[in-house]
Amino acid sequence: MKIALIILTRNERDCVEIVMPDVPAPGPGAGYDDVVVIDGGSTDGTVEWFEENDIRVVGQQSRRGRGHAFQIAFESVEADAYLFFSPDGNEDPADLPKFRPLLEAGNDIVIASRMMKGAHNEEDDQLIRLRKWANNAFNFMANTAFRGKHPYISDSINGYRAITKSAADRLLLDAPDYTIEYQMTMRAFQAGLKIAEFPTNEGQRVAGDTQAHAIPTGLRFIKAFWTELRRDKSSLTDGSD
Ligand SMILES: Nc1nc2c(ncn2[C@@H]2O[C@H](COP(=O)(O)OP(=O)(O)OP(=O)(O)O)[C@@H](O)[C@H]2O)c(=O)[nH]1
Ligand SMILES: [Mg+2]
Repeated sequence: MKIALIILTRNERDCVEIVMPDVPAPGPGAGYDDVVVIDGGSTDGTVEWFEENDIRVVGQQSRRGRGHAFQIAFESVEADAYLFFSPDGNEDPADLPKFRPLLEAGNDIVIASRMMKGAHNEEDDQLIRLRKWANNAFNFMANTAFRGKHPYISDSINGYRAITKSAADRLLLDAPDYTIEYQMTMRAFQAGLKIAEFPTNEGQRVAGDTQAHAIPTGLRFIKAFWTELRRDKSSLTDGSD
């Protein structure tokens, strides 16, 4: 199975310099066979850093947003599965080799969970964990509305995940923004796909600023859930159930 590591960036130069030395070059043992950056219009030298290090960069041109970056990866990178990675310190590069065995075992989607037993969320050391609680609420909503017979998923939102090409083709993903992973999980439930999770340790962002501001992003999640509830389900289930 050919797995492509897809690195997602928008103005992450400082983080990239710190995180990328821990991301192995593609090859046996790395857990992926190719690496491509999808960049959402960086102006801080992120693109130049990758080019200097001989890593292919695909620019998003006019299709901005993290969700579009996923779709551009599916269109422009040839692979059997895509492993998405954000090089800002949140995602532990030590987990990169854990995706392949779970994909090769027949799972359509593999998620590094910040919420399951054995995992650590970036807010776990705080008393007030607003982002974690909101994520758990959105997660509960997705499971309750869509999971059917699928076992409960603990982290339907995390971006550190892999998906096979055939699953990506089937789900008709079109979210332009930070709701892309949530849409993917909700549609995978509806399509009866197999999702596996393993526990991860979420780190703190190592430099720079977030681009996902809590309130507008939360509102987008509510809208994404509502849109999914009202959608005609037959496109994912071939109308048979
Ligand atoms: N390609 C691409 N990447 C993006 C875009 N927007 C954000 N990203 C990247 O997606 C990753 C996750 O975004 P963050 O801003 O870290 O969001 P977050 O992890 O919820 O927030 P933090 O807690 O600050 O880390 C980062 O690597 C961003 O650079 C975009 O429009 N296109
Ligand atoms: Mg982040």
